[in-house]
Amino acid sequence: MDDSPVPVVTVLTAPYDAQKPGTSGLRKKTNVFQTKPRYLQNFVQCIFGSIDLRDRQGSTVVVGGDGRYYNNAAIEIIVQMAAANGIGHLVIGQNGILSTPAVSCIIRKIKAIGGIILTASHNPGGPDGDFGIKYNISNGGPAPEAVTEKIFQLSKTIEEYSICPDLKVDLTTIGKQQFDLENKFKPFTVEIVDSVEAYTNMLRNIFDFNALKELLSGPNQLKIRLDAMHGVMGPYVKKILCEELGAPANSAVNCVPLEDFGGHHPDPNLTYAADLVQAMQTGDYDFGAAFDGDGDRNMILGKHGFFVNPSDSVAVIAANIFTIPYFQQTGVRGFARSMPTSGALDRVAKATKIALYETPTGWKFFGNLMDANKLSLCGEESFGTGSDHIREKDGLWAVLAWLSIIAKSKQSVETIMQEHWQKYGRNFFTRYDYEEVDAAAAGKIMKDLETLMADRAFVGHKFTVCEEEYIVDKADNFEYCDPVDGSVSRNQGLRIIFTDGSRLIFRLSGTGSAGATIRIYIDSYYKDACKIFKEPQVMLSPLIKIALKISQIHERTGRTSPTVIT
Ligand code: G16
Repeated sequence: MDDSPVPVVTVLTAPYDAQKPGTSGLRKKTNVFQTKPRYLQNFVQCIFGSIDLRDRQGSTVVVGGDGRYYNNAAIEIIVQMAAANGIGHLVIGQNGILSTPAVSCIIRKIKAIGGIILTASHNPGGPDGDFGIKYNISNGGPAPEAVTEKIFQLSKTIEEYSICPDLKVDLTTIGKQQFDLENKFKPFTVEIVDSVEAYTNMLRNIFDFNALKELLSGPNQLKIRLDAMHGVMGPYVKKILCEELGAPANSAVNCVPLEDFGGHHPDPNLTYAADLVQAMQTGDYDFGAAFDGDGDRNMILGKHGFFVNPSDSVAVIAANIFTIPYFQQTGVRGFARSMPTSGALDRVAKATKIALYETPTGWKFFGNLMDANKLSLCGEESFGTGSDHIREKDGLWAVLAWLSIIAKSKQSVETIMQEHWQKYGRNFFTRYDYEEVDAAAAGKIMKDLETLMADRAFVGHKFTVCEEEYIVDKADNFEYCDPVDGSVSRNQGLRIIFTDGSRLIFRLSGTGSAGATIRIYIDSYYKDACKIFKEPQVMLSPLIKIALKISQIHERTGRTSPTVIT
């Protein structure tokens, strides 16, 4: 106990005009946070300001990050500001480390008022990379639009913030530290917790650890390779997969969290997790997975690098959901996917007569459905999969879900996927990303497309490419009315639906930190046995041509190809 009261001071500041949280949190170049005076402090003050003072006083907030450059400097400022803003208790991961799913888990477990996560997710880190802050509310999920809008409005008029600049916290030692403050909010406690313990306990209660242990360390051991990409997941993978479930130590690679992720994008896709893809192609491993910087995203691969599309991944988990003990206990209330995610999950929902919800992009939209007991399992094309065990997508949960299916079926990843397509048909899916396009040019491309789609002759228009015909059935800008609270979210992506159910979607990303990223999503369903095993890029080639033609994206951006194809 420190017996000299810590001073609380008010610092004058001025607003920044672009502190609008994106799809999940505020993400900017690291040097914006580091060098723009009071940039971080302004945003943190607006987060605390968005919480009613009566709720804030004496409450508990969870804090942690993915270990990227500036993680702990930011945590020190957040601690000092939390104390000065009346928060009573902070729970922080040891050394400032907590994955996004772990923060969600702890918020729910200890009934905290919310959590602050220092991460720019899958974006690169380091002094020249990105930094970010996610704010999660008391249900453990990302702040919904009403809250992020409130934070943004506060950020436009902020004049001062409160801070205890002399308060120094030790992030390395597990245990409680207590501080007396020179104000009415006291005492203030900081509790440093093991980064993986609560999350590990939660997973033990969801999955059959004995069956998984048998799979990973028994006589017919499945050979796995998990790539933590030098993000936050290293300690979780080591503890859960290697120590608890007995996978050999060398099954887990890149497990030391690094401030710059070793100079790579900690983004689990075929482009940025190329090392894992190569290792899998050797045929030495039966199952592979990679995670993003903050551990909420996952990519699943089978032997020889067989790729499981994230839209298919959630559908396979849905079709095999009762292999997971948690769902045997809770039952299944509903499935959900984001609008651009392929319709693979819809096929399973239809066959099992389970409700299916289609939400805008952003995990925050699933939270309301889960809180209202309408949703059990959901997924997004952007490598996010999860359930109502927490209110975030959960990379390691997805891996254990797949391993549970493999343990039960005793089949390879590829066979599981192929049998799924044979039973339900296949939604071919691809996403083209054009990253760091000039923001004004990107806005104009979207605007012109919307104008084209609004033309009365557009619905009914026939596109003929490579002898395939596609007739426009519906064209709109996706709008979502939340079935729980009736809130409406507009402008969630331009959607062209053809008479055969195929879809083209154009959307601006909300997670970039420079310029704009245009995403084109393409989804087309086939049931015919002679078609379901073909290559997605071949099957989708006519629709890709239509998308490029109507958007003129190459001509208008000067690009000749997308930055990333999924
Ligand atoms: C966030 C959200 C996801 C969303 C993703 C991509 O994930 O939590 O729900 O799908 O961004 O968003 P966008 O297409 O706008 O870039 P993360 O892992 O980046 O926090």
